[in-house]
Amino acid sequence: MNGNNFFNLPVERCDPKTAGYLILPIPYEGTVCFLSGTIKGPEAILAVSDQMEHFDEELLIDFTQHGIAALPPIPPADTPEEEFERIYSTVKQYNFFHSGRFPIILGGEHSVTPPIVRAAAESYENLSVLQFDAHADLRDSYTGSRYSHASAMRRVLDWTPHLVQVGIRSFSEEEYRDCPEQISRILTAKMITENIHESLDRIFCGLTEHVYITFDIDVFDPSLAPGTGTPEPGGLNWQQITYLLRKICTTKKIVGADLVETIPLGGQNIITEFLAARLVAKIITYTF
Ligand SMILES: [Mn+2]
Repeated sequence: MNGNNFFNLPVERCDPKTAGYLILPIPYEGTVCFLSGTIKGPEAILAVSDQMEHFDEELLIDFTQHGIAALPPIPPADTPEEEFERIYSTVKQYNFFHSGRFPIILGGEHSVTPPIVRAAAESYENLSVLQFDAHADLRDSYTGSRYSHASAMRRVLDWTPHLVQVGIRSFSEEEYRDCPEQISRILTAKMITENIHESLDRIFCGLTEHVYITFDIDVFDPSLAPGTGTPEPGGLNWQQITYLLRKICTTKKIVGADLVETIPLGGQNIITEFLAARLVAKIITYTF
């Protein structure tokens, strides 16, 4: 990554003062409990973006036309509570949800999402959150922290009751017991594979007009995105996810998005970060 230059753009297309899309890297892995390395996710995604076409093969547009600028990364804080405050105040300072520009946040672990949702919910009355993930992340706390990555969606529920969870295939008995209503609104990876059209209808039923999207890269099958902390079998594929994303982005008002939990595996295995960068390109294309 060289400065603000994502997708290897000419200088006039990556100026943070004028770009229509702002990329905020948040390299944070303070509460990680298994495989580490998501702190290196944002830089790895930006690095491989150089290799991508600027022309979208599906909608036949140059998705970089409105400009895409990467902002300086937020340096990691010492505690999860400080990290929450740091992300929240940075997002407020950039005025992300009033600037007329589209923010895309790159994690980092999933605990980066709740402070962003808090800022978005303060700007949009009746905001809903659409989560693509293998895990429900509904524990009230995990390993002693209420700000753990495993509690990310429980903390999101502190700021909005409208949460739709897609691609889920792992949750605990505690989550099932404590959040039965929310669990009943989950669209599992199996449901989507069996009937994607019916699943899409159910997703729309749970969303309000303004939607914030959070992507955990582990929503994809681990064969497609092996670089992640907890690779759950039975995930969704590229065609399913881009189909859902396109339908949702062209029907709802998407106010911003994040993409978390990418771990670069190193060496020549760049599959996961390449997929992540392509997903960023698709988010931009579909919200153009
Ligand atoms: Mn997950």
